[in-house]
Amino acid sequence: GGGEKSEFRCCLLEELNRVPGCAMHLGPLSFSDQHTVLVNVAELNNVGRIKAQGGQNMWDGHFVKMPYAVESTVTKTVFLLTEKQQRWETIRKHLGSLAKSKSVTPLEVEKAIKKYNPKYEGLWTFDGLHHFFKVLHDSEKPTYSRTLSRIAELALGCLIAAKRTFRCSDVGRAEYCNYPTINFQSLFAKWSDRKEQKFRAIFHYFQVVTEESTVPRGLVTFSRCHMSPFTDWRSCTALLPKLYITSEGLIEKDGQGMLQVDFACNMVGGGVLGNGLVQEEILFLINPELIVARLFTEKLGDNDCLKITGSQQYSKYTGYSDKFQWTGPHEDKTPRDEWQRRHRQIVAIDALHLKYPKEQYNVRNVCRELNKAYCGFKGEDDTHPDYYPAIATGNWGCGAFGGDPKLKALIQLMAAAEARRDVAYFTFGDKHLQMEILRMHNFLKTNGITVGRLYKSLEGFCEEIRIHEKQPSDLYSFIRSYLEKHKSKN
Ligand code: AR6
Repeated sequence: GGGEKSEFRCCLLEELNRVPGCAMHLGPLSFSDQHTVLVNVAELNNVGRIKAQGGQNMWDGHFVKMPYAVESTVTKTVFLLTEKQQRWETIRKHLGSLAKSKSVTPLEVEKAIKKYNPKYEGLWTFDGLHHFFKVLHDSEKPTYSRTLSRIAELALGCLIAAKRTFRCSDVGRAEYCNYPTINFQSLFAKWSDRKEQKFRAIFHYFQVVTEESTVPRGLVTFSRCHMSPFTDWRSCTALLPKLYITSEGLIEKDGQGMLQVDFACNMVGGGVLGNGLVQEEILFLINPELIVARLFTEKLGDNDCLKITGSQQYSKYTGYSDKFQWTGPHEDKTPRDEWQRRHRQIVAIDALHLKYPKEQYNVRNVCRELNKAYCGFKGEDDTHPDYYPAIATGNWGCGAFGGDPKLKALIQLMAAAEARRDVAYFTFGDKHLQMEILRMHNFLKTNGITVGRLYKSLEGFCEEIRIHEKQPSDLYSFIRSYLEKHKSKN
């Protein structure tokens, strides 16, 4: 209630660091074995021009196999004789004719794709795409048909320009089984009402990038970060960071310029090319440049995260999940940094997908989440923490993945403390949760509780659950009384 509000304080949103305000000078863009750059670095650094970088074909499990490689072939049966053809020739022929036609139907798309994927002729369906064109208003159809043609043209152009191989990490047993699918087949297949909105967002992206006057000119970087060794949370002396908490607003909207958390799947993007439509999928739909991460981001391990800098927001939306609606173009005015990237930082961290809520109150799982969040929040070693943007987050792992937001909020605050970053927390409409977290944060701050002590109280809670096989009491009441009881012992 209103009375309570004045009792507990959180900082102002304006007090938190954001880019470009807190951005450090980057220095010229360069490549190394740790950093693949797909544009010509000299051109960018000297004249600010973005030009594709040449490269060589690689055809093994360490690289994404590109369709123009000589090794890439399609097998065709002609009059009972099978013959091998260069896949690239087939692609060029069929995409080329779509590109020339200027207006393309979904059926033509289906036919073309099946021509260069003959293996899947009888397996892939395009019902979703066909149905989408049926629900479109007659007046919209010409634009969408033209976009299909432009997509074909762009695909050809990009593949030619990207004559450079994408490196992936070691492959496991079956090739690429450890990667998310990048094939849009799953989107084109089965129809559902959600798909109409997904197609609208994706088609809009392609409309923008194939239009001379709106084509984006900039870069996006993707960094996979691995963290080791583990931090010893028991002896961590960091104090909790500043917290701004609200039940209103959204991470991507109100956390602009902060490090924005993507509530990810270990296969980044989750169900964006399927039927999924919660936080991560929505983020990928309004910033479709994120989708390409699926091409080269192997399944995230427990100590990995993916940081994406520079993506652009193309679409506006309202609603969530089944109520999600694409509501039109978003004109992104976010300034660019020295590497021509939009000042937008996103970090994909995947929480544990819990089968039973009880599993999360287990020391090993608490540690897993702490380390995962810490891996995502940790800044560059050579940057002073004063220059780290704050973290914009919320109920990470607490929707589709079934976590307890009260526990996850503390875990994120602890990881943020160790990473020396402040936090903006969006409770997504939940006023009660906002007050609970705020009260807890105030209690911990007023009593000067370190991350280590808080960690021990979580251990205590987990131990109670282990012994009694049920929750002893509310997590926050338990922590308060535990910390009161163990006041003298650090
Ligand atoms: N801003 C702030 N809070 C939000 C926003 C937003 N834009 N969107 C949602 N929330 P969920 P998870 C809140 O279920 O549990 C995907 O398929 C809202 O309270 O997306 O980590 C991924 O690919 C919501 O209930 O994240 C993974 O497979 C809560 O955040 C899986 O879901 C959690 O959002 C991850 O599930």
